[in-house]
Amino acid sequence: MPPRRRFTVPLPGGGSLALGDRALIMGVVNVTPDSFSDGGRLVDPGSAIEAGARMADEGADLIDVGGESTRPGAEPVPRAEEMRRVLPVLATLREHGLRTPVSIDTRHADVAEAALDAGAALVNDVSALSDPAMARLVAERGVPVVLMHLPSPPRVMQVDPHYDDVVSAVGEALAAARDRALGAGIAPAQILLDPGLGFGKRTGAGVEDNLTLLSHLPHLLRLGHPLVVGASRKRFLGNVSGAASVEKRLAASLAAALAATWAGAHVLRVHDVEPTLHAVRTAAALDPSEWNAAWSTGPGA
Ligand code: HH2
Repeated sequence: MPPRRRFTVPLPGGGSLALGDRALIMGVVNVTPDSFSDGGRLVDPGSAIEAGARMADEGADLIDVGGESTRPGAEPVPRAEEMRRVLPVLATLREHGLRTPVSIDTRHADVAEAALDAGAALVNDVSALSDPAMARLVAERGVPVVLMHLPSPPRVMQVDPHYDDVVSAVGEALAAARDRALGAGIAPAQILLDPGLGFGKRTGAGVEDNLTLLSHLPHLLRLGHPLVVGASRKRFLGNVSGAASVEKRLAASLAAALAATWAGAHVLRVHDVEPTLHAVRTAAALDPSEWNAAWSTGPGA
């Protein structure tokens, strides 16, 4: 593969994430009764802990723990309930000596703060610092943060989304989020960006904003930050592949993971760690540098 742009993201406690050689795999642990992808499977802490530990054994580079579904139409979860779901999972993973860094998937600074105290090392904020206290917290703690593109709250985000040019719109919104983060004192090296596939993007009616974004990831890389991409099991993959049910979307998810890795993504947020890791390792071993020539010099060219 052509060299991916390299980044070193410092982690609290002296470690770091080396982003570059191949896309890192972030395994998803949703401690929720209603996530679209695994709704209810990991709601009891024991199953969530087991899933996190298994993903780490399978080779996940990061584990993303969340206690609030952000699927289309989802209602916000009270903070106390979000904490009740995630904190025991984080604490037990730490007690079990998990070495894989854990991110907390939350939009709320108080949940993020409690999660960092319980051992999380990164914040994954799908709302890109919508809670004003979040930017302060991340800056003070010196932890990395994922800023994702979310044009409106999950409850209404799929109500008639519209873009003249989705790549420019997402790029501009991510640049603005990055600038807000820098303004709050978050170090540039701690900021990762994410186009938010499936979040307020059009799918299914002949317009596939998610595929357009996947095809244009290099445009977003020009912002100068590592890119996180979460395509795994999402509805647009069902629409484009014909895999209507979530359970049937592994192959489409792997295809999207490969597209993202070849386009230069640094972190892939996925539900199926082992197969994705096998796929990206294979992709990383290939050298597609001749492909452009093959595409542009076919018969008749
Ligand atoms: N997608 C989901 C949740 N968090 N975070 C980032 N950075 N990027 C994503 O694409 C992303 C995310 C939605 O997926 P899932 O967690 O499986 O579902 P739910 O929100 O229903 O819990």
